[in-house]
Amino acid sequence: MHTTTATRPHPQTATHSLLHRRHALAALALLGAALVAPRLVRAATATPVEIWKDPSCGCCHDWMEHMQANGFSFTVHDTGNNGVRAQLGLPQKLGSCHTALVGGYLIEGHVPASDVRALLQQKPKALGLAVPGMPVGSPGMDGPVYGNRRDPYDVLLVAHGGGTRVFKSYRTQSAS
Ligand SMILES: [Cu+2]
Repeated sequence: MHTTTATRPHPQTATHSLLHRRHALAALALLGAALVAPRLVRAATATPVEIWKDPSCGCCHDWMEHMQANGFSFTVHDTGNNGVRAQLGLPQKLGSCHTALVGGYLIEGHVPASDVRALLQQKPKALGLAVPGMPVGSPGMDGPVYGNRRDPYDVLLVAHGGGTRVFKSYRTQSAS
């Protein structure tokens, strides 16, 4: 009697260990999902952007990195951007080092990703956004390389006729 029960594996213990193993697997799966999910989500929802720039443009590359960090992905045309800018109807005086297209809008120069997002959400009737020139302190023109200097600048909303109004102003030290 006693010997049979002793050699037989305790049914309750077996069930428990199986449950524990299941819990452990479920926990591992959850952990895995948590680790992988943000990257998948970002890749799945990245907003596609087309960009025209000079192949040697370093600050264009830095702006692209800023945009990529904020959920945009790029198709790159290393052809320069003067031709496409003229073709798309952006006045040359509003020009900068790169021209991009996203969601049917033109983005000229170092426009912050948050403003591109705001544009895509607000969907105004317009050609797009421009930061003329290359103001120091704008995304891709910022950081220790520039002594962390922040010059004031405006993000302009450009109408199809070429007229502009301020879309967002970065004119205070604390502007973000
Ligand atoms: Cu630039």
